[in-house]
Amino acid sequence: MQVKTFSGQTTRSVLAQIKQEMGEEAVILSKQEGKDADTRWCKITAGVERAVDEIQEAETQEYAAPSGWSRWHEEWSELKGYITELVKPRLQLHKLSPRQRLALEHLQRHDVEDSVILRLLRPLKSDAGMSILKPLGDQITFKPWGNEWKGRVHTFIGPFGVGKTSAAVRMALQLRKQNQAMRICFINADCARGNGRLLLRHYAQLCDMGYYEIRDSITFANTIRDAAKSYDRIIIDMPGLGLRDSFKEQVEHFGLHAIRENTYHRVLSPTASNKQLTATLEKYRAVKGGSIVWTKIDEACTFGTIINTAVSTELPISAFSYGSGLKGTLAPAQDVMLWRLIFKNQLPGEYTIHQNA
Ligand SMILES: Nc1nc2c(ncn2[C@@H]2O[C@H](COP(=O)(O)OP(=O)(O)OP(=O)(O)O)[C@@H](O)[C@H]2O)c(=O)[nH]1
Ligand SMILES: [Mg+2]
Repeated sequence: MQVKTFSGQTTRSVLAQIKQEMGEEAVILSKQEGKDADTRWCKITAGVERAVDEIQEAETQEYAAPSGWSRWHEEWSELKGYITELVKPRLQLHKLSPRQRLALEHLQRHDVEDSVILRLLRPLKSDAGMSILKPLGDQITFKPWGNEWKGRVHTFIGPFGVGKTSAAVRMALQLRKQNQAMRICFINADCARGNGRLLLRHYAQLCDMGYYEIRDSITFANTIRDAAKSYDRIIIDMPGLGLRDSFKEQVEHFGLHAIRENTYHRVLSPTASNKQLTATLEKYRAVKGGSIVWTKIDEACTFGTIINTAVSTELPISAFSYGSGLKGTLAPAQDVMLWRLIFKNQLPGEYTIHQNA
């Protein structure tokens, strides 16, 4: 639905504007009237079912998992566990070279799931000289954050406090670093609470980026239409999702389903357990595409969950965040960063990556 607020002195004149601009099908969503000094005013918000000018309206995007999904998912996970247990004695790890075996055992200590270990095992067995990085690289996709993320709208979602706002700001700064002329704005959907709001507004002002706040689907529809005219990238900072919150409700509340061109970045941290991450991803499972941004890797002691999640979701990793400051704490993701993290316990900021490394 395209939504717009019209104002004028009388209801009649405002209705005439609406009719002229939006046509007969327009519906009135809200109306306010008042008087300033001697002048009367009237504001009417109207909507019409039509694609938003530049950012097209979605056809039918379903943001809720199909009914019975979670029960099915639970049963399947259990079944997978049994199958893995049955297969384990037949793994024949002795057929691997000592180097390969050590690498696999290292991954197991990092909580890499047995189902993932099994996937790595087969190619390794076929070639004793093969490095573990080969099958790992085949299972995990990386799409480094930057200009090549061409979509105009990028939405950051994830649990409370995981680092969504900080990641959004740092990723915007990264874009600006790559392209000084890029026009970027933030849309803050989490303005009910203080801190993140101030941080976003502050950095938007400081870096000459646009800043909007939205509270509902009406403010969102108006904002996105405005922003699409003036900015090359629109970054939406969403509120976190608590245990009982539903993503579908959040999407409907802000009317996010009204735009098709929207790339979702799931912000996650390896400090959360495998189970916790699975539950979080489950909430967002109806969202297609996008990426995973891993934050707080400087606070984690095992990183197997990063591998498990990459394999189970098949989503690319776009960035790693490794510190609480805003400078030098976020890197567009490259495979070598994950390998160094897992096998050498090194954070991306602790070494220099040479070209073609
Ligand atoms: N150590 C560390 N701290 C981080 C990292 N990313 C963010 N933080 C810190 O984590 C805290 C929460 O970060 P925010 O960006 O506000 O997280 P959020 O997900 O937007 O939080 P809410 O909006 O409250 O849900 C802040 O103190 C950040 O400085 C990181 O990669 N490493
Ligand atoms: Mg925030």
